[in-house]
Amino acid sequence: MPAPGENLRINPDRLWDSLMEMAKIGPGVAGGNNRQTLTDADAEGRKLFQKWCEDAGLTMAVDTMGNMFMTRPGTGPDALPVYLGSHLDTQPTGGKYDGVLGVLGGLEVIRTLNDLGIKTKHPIVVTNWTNEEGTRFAPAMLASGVFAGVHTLEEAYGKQDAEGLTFGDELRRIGWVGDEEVGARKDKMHAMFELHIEQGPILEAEGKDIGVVTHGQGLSWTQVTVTGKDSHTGSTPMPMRKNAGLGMARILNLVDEIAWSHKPHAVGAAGHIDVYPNSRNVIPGKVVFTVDFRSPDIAVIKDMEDRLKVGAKEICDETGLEVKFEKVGGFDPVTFDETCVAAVRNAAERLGYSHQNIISGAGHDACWINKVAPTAMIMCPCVNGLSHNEAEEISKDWAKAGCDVLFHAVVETAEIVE
Ligand code: HGY
Ligand code: MN
Ligand code: MN
Repeated sequence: MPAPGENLRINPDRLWDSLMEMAKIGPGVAGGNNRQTLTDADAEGRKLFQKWCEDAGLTMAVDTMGNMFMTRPGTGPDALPVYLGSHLDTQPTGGKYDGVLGVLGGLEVIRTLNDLGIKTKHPIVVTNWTNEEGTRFAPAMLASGVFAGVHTLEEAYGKQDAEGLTFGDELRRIGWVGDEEVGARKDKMHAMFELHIEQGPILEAEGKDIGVVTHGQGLSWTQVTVTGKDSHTGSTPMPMRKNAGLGMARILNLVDEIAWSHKPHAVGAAGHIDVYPNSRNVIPGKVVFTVDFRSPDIAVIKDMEDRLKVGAKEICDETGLEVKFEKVGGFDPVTFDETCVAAVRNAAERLGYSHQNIISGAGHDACWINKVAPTAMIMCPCVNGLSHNEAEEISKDWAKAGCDVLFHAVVETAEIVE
């Protein structure tokens, strides 16, 4: 005898069509997306998402960080909402599914509930969190972080992009400053579920449809500024050079050694590098780069941060350079809510999808929301584990599996009443 709703499934073609439609907004140059936060493309994607949600009978609220909350009412007068969603902003060379699958997967849950005429006791709220990527305005997960009380609104509004534009001005420019105080609803959440692609190779390699995310590894972003002296690459004798580029190269080698020293889980690299003056015949007088360390173990993250500072200082002392450090982002490893994680695992089990526990290698809005509400994540595989690359790809079957599990975990938590 199937459990209530056991054979209820989402509409994978409708989900896939929505993903492909959204992917047309802010196209990249190689088949992916460049829909960076608070750009006109982001605004266009928000409008499309708002239209689809309102067509599905949802009502929109927007907070002062531009977070979008699309609500389907429940029958319980005092029942707190069940949240689901993720982010619509992308990397500059992003894929079509990172974040977007979680937002449009949430919309697909609503559309399926509407098709089936199902009512739930708890309201259901599909969310688009502003600036999850943190590329244009560091740090990552900025708006969910303000929502959870980790950053202040003022700090966030003052963040600047590479052109010196501020987050606050850009949010106003695209017309998405909402009138709801950010975080006003954070104490009134029953649960939150985020569907996301794995962005790593484990699930595909293990042949699993679903990742039951029990934990999220911690993240540390240290911005390093190495200062030397601009000078001619031809006429400056080697002993007289203060080459900030050389200092950076040796420090990045040290970053790699430090991460390897904590194998198999720790990782380290620098994805953001600015060289000044970046001219072919000038020795770089200044280099600014961000070291991204991650590990499931907070002690390992601390060790990597400490060894970076000591080792980089030694390298710069040896090469006549100055070095400065600034912590520009980070969060501790996360343990998700056991009840919500069990709802995800039971849903995968009931639906017959292969699954395994997994630790999230990437950061997600769920990592901050977990501070204020019971939270869990559902992951689906991605091809070759590739993400933050325009060639990011998933199969429709994987999208279906992830969204079916999201549907069941959310509906079980929101309690079907008829
Ligand atoms: O950096 C991260 O882990 C996320 O993809 N923004
Ligand atoms: Mn993401
Ligand atoms: Mn991402």
